[in-house]
Amino acid sequence: QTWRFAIEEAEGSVQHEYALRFKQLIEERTNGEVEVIVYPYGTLGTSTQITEQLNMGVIEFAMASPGTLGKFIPELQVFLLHFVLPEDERETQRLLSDPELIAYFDKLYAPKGLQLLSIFSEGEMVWTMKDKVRSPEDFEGLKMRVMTSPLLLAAYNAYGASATPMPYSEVYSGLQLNMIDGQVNPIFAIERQKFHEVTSWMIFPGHTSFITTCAANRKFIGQQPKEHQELIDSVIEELDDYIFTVQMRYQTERLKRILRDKKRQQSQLTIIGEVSQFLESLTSEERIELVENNPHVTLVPGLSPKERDGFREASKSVHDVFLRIGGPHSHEVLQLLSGPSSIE
Ligand code: 6CS
Repeated sequence: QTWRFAIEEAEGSVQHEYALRFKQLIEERTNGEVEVIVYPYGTLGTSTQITEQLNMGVIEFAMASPGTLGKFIPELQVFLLHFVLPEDERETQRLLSDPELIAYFDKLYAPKGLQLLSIFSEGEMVWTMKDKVRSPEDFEGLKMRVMTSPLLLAAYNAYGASATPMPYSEVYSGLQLNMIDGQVNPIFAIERQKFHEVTSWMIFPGHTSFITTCAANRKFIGQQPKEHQELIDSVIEELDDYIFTVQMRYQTERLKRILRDKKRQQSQLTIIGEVSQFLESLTSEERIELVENNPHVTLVPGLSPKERDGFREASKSVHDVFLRIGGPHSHEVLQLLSGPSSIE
């Protein structure tokens, strides 16, 4: 048998590591009876097209991020709200891998012919901008690229930006040609897509993490023998811890590469953020090379609690937007994620 697994990211990404590990474990444990083919982003089309192929059974497994799938399962957009998820990545992982949460969302995947297998974070979301942004006022008039779910438009418009939906593959040229002024993604994605080459500010606002989901074609899973279903379940469970370790490692590894690139290319980068953990992860040689002896990189303090409150306040109106456009279960999912107080 051949199982096809499409991801929404290029090789060398968090989703790629996930799919490769899935492939390795499934092939090992079926003694080669099953072969898993991984399709990186670009080989089968856009994220929306991948989801359609999964629904039709053209592929058996795929990554489906709320930023895209939220158009079809509106409740999923709860993962796109700012200042709702825990700030601590470990806590976020604990929350997202809760079997009850997965079972709840799986009920929303079922009518779409999909089966939800896992939900996980790919790391803290970081803004890469052409100009400095420390307050919603700074966003005024800036074109901010977002994924295609309507909630993301509301989220950045609430800060005063002009949110611009655009497929992932067009973001680099969009920045290069000044069609957009900034974009938001985790560090590994910024490095992998080279967004840092075409922006000179990097801001860690601590507002949310990039969440994705791994899904399967529901009919395919239903037709599998019981031992395959159990195998898939156990491999997916194992992957929770695995991918957490990978994404945490990527945060520092890829930021190092970005600083190195900036030095080599002699182009400026100012980082606004609380990066002490990153600095602690450097050896003393790396610290000298990348920070002390790197005139192209400037580290400035992250947003103060007051500055963050400015964004937090502005983002509150988006909760109401979510309750309006987040589907019939929007109240329930917001409570599940953030507790009842958030919708009073
Ligand atoms: O920004 C995007 O569109 C993409 N970002 C990531 C980290 N993964 C897939 C997604 O399509």
